[in-house]
Amino acid sequence: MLTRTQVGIIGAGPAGLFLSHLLYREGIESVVLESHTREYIEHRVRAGVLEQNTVDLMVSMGLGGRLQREGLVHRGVELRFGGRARRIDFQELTGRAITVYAQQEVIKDLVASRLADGGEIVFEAEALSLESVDQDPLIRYRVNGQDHQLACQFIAGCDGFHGIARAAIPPSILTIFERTYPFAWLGILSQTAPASEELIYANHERGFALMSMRSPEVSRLYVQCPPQEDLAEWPDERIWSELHARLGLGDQLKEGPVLQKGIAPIRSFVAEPMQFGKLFLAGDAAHIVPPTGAKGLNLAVADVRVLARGLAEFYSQGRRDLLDRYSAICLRHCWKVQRFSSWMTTTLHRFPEENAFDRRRQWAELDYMTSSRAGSQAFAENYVGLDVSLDS
Ligand code: FAS
Ligand code: PHB
Repeated sequence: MLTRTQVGIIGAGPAGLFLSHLLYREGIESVVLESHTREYIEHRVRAGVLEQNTVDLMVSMGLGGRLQREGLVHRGVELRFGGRARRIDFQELTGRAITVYAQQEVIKDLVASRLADGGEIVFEAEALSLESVDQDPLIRYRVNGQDHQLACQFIAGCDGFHGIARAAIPPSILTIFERTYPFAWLGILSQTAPASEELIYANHERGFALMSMRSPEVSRLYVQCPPQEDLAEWPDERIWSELHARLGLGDQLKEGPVLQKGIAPIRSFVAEPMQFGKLFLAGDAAHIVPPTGAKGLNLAVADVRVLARGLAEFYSQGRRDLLDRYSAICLRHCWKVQRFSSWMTTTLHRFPEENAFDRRRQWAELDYMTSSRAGSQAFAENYVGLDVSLDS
């Protein structure tokens, strides 16, 4: 069956759902195609930290209710290294904060609100191909074994790192920039009270560790592990032992039931350009940042805010200026975020090929960034989130 819309959105992750909301506010029609079920995407454990700009956007979209009731506002973070523990005070240095609110909760809020507004999200709809993206875009997709076509004026490829949209950009004009790190993150959710009120990042001889949380009763904890690690090699006892050794929190770190366990590869990835014809990539479809900087979700939101503004200018004023500069604007912001996330990753983790000099240099880097006003300011403004400049 053939249906039509103004903007065809592939993917109901943060990028696709925020975009659908932003377009709706501008009176622009969209259809979201999502290959998984609603249940699946609303329970997929992923990011946990929202930048101030993302929180402010959700509040401005009328989605701040549960976020402001249940989100945990953090005005600082602690870095541990070389026997030191240093707090960076976001509030004092930037007047901004971050909010810990799980990605799946953001997804629940966005889906509920979009459907309540009459938005169209087609679940279990797998986009199979994109056609004529530089002329009259068409998305072929399958639902319940039936093939359908969605004719649209623009396509937003919000289908994540493993999606199909990026491949619709001709290889002759696509350039990939990537770095795969020689380690992975093993993450757990545990039914335990967080060991601290704020996040703690640790650079330890045994490897990186991070103490985060989801609520006053649920902790989110990570340890660096070898890149191809088998989860079976990590029984709960070993995870807790490494968390104790690396975080050095003593009996503040409570052990308890592990609710979820997973291993994620750590990579930096950027696809340039992020647009071709009437196809625009946003979020993980275009870039991946190592989770060390807590940026992935927030970067996806930054992309679609620019895209929504460009589409609004096109439909309301017939202007293409912002749309034509979409990729340049988003890539300039993306590379600044890659810079910070890469700095955090290379400074906080152990590397197989490092030597004693490298370790001391890491500690000196962290010592400078946490003891000098300029260093702390730079860290804080990047961590709470940079504003996107519309100058490309
Ligand atoms: P997403 O991948 O979230 O969404 C893409 C959507 O497109 C998915 O729902 C997928 O089902 C759908 N899709 C794909 N192909 C399709 C097709 N052909 N047809 C229809 N639908 C299709 N970021 C952080 O900031 N902190 C973290 O701690 C963190 N942890 C992570 C852990 C893991 C395991 C992963 C994979 C990512 C993590 N991230 C983290 C990054 C993550 O939060 C992403 O940055 C964020 O989900 C990006 O959102 P989207 O670009 O919308 O992509
Ligand atoms: C999380 O809470 O999942 C989290 C927090 C900070 C990070 C990465 C993940 O840098």
